[in-house]
Amino acid sequence: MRIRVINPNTTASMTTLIEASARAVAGPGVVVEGVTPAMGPASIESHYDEALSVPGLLAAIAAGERDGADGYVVACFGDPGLDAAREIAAGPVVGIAEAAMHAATLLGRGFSVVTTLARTRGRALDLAVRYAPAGACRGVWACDIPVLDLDRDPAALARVVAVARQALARDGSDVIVLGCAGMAAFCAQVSAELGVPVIDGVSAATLLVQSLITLGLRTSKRDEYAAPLPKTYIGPLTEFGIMRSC
Ligand code: 2AL
Repeated sequence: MRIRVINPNTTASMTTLIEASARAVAGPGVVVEGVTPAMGPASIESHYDEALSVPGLLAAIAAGERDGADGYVVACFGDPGLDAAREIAAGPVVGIAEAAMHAATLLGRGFSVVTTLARTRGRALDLAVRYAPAGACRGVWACDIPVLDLDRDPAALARVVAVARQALARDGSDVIVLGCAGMAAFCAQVSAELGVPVIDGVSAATLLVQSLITLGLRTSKRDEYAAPLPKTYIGPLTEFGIMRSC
């Protein structure tokens, strides 16, 4: 079984960390391949970044289809391009916010998300409406650390722990969701400090994709997630008119 874990931002060192988190949980015989897209923003922390990460992500999914990948993780907490990715993938595609929030609802009554910059809170709140029953997401808190500083700021882990502790107290929640793929390596330490389940979406999504593939389940092509209709794309997007693969 081959699972492609796509980091929708173009920072290869972050892909390496994401791949390590996915490999650490994947079962025996599962090949985890981290992918950095060939185009897009260095990090994703605005709606603009997120929109412009999608072409590179979709090109990576199309390449995965050509290479015979069995399933995909979209490893950015905004779940950019997730529905479009499903339209061109045969196997399952799972976003890390999707996996983490669903897992959180199985482990407690209410969860809080700790994200990077305050401006990313809105996207996380929108996704919580989609993925969690009303009231299950009790708050989204920003640690005010930019994505690419998470692994180079020595104070980042302590800051995430402090914000998560405050979130638990203020929200009355009992589960923490880490709101960035760049926080994956913090998961065990944050959980040990706080004594509650802490969910890294990279690990959760990897195991969810693995489970779906093991169950023989693939993306439904009956209706909404069928291949997009053939049409012409022009300009820098010309190749996207012909990249549909299923
Ligand atoms: C993210 C993420 O997971 N990757 C990225 O570039 N930005 N999320 C976030 N909340 O900033």
